[in-house]
Amino acid sequence: MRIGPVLATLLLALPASAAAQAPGPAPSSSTQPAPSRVPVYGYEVVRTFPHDPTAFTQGLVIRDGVLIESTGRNPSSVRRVRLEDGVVLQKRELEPEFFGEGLTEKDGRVFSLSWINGVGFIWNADDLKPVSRFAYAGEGWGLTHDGTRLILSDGSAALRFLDPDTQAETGRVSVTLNGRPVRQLNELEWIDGEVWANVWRTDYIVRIDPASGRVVGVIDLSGLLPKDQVKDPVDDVLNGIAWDAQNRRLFVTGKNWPSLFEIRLTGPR
Ligand code: DDQ
Repeated sequence: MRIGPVLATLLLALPASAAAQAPGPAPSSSTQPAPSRVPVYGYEVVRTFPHDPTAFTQGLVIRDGVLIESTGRNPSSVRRVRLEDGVVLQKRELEPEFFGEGLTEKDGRVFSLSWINGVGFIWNADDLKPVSRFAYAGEGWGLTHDGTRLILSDGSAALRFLDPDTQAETGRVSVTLNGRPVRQLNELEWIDGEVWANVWRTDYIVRIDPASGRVVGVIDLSGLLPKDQVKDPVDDVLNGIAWDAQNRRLFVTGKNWPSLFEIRLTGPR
């Protein structure tokens, strides 16, 4: 089966804000790029775990078998969570002016963001003791790292690279799918040389080549949380990707979702 039509449907399905038409004059048919053959993956659920249904998940990683999660809304928090039963082992709340966003862990330090305050937080990964804070320009949405650089999304189609020691921006790349910018990249995860990003308010995760910004795959997670378990269909959306690199296990959840899923990709179709 050709991927082109499937992807075209997918692009139509993405909200206009997430898959906006590239600016500038419409290309003539002779200059139109060939239809993309970006593979579209499905999923199967390997295991379902309980998840705090009041956790408005904004960032998620797994480290030594324990989840580290950031939440938004009030009160926003960072927490260590036992995978097996979802029990919150430890929690630190942010001051009420901060709306918690993405989170990543690197060399025993947890970095987390706030949405519109331009303030980032560094925590000790073992006990979530606050270490320090840092500043960045614009909004904070998702956060991950590639072993060398922090990678931040901000609601636009950009991925920014930050020096983990100084948190200064060292570069950026624009994310495109079939030549069009993909905006509203939310929670991020570094997996096998790619950045995986939840596109906000969609059931899609895009797999991004960090060098070119090109989307090299789309994962369609429609139907993962049964509809009757979604309390607020507008805000309680898919968000949260954790990759257990050691055991090659992939976990996903959503904002206020009662479950966290270990999944395996299927396809591409
Ligand atoms: N973001 O995570 C996509 C960046 C922001 C999500 C915020 C959605 C909830 C809005 C509630 C606002 C209450 C102050």
